[in-house]
Amino acid sequence: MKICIVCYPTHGGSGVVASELAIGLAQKGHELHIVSYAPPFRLRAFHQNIFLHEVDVASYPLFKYPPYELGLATKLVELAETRDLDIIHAHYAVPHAASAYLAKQIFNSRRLKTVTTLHGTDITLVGAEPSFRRVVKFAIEQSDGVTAVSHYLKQRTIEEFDIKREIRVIHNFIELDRPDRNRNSCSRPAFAPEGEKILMHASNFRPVKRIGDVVRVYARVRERIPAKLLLIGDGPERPHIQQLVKEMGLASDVYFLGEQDQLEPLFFCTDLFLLPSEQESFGLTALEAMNCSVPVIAADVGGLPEVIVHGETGYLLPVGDIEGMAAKAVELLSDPARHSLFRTQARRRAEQHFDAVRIIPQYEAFYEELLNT
Ligand code: GMT
Repeated sequence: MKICIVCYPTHGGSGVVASELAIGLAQKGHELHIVSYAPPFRLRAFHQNIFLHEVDVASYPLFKYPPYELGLATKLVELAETRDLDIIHAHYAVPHAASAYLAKQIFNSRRLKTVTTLHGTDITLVGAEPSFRRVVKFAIEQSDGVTAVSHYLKQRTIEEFDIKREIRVIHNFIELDRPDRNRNSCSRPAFAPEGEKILMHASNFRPVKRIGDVVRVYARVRERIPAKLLLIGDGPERPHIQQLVKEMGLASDVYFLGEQDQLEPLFFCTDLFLLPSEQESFGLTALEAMNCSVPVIAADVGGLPEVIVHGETGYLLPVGDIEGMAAKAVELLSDPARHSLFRTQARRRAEQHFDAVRIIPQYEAFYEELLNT
């Protein structure tokens, strides 16, 4: 098949899933065209069968807001014409699904099918904004196929937008070999010279991630167990969090490591991953941690219970339950036998439920179904 994937190029999970899907499909011999406003970071290296296309947005003094959606739709029409596309697959509905719809109308071929994958905030935050809502609902209804990354997100979409059409759940996935390529590439003593425990959080540093909770949970753990905290990523919350860390007197024990293209090396230094988000449709970083045998303490929200098994691969606690999360962290980190069991079970869950080798064919089968209708 000739498949065009539209995605964001940034370090967020939707771009990672779109890029890994492209790599997996390209390895199976499909021709992949990636459309974004910059090369997605996971696709910067050469991959056979993957072609990158950047959207051009003309600037003009009249434009306060350059019309990205139109540049994107134009790029999609050009690709449909010149590359004889079968599928345009939009990852993250806003605005990609609307541009895909427009491109399909302009190209006007019954063979070309559009697919939208809903990732989370495109439904729960951004897409639900009154200024976008009607277009997002329309674009979801008009896509030839729609997938959601969790059962939670499917249900939330149906309720939020009163959607009657089919939404297929295809969970996010992970390449099981990734850890092998990065084993032993992080030196624990560099972060924890006295053999302290290492906690980690990685995100886009937006308010929805509740990084203040990460710091407060860590501070309580550190009162009981010598521990360090690694904070990975960047975003609008970073200055506040740096200030909070200073005010709490934690600056010498908390490492801000910025955006990292690969999390696996750091997971090999990590004993426990924290994800106390307000909302999380899936929690790809939790799965990435589990794939490297790192248990996760997270908020009991959204799609996280579909990924983390409470009491087996980590713990799920109510949003904002800092004391509860800290207590579970201390319990787990002070019991080597249980910690080791959780490590094994976390990796096993990734292997058994989220293996790319089993999930990528679900997208392939979905495309084929659409092309045969
Ligand atoms: O968190 C975001 O707002 C960004 C978004 C993204 O583009 O990465 O994350 C969403 O998509 C990920 C990939 O499917 C999911 O793992 C995240 O849970 C989801 N984020 C939220 O629902 C908050």
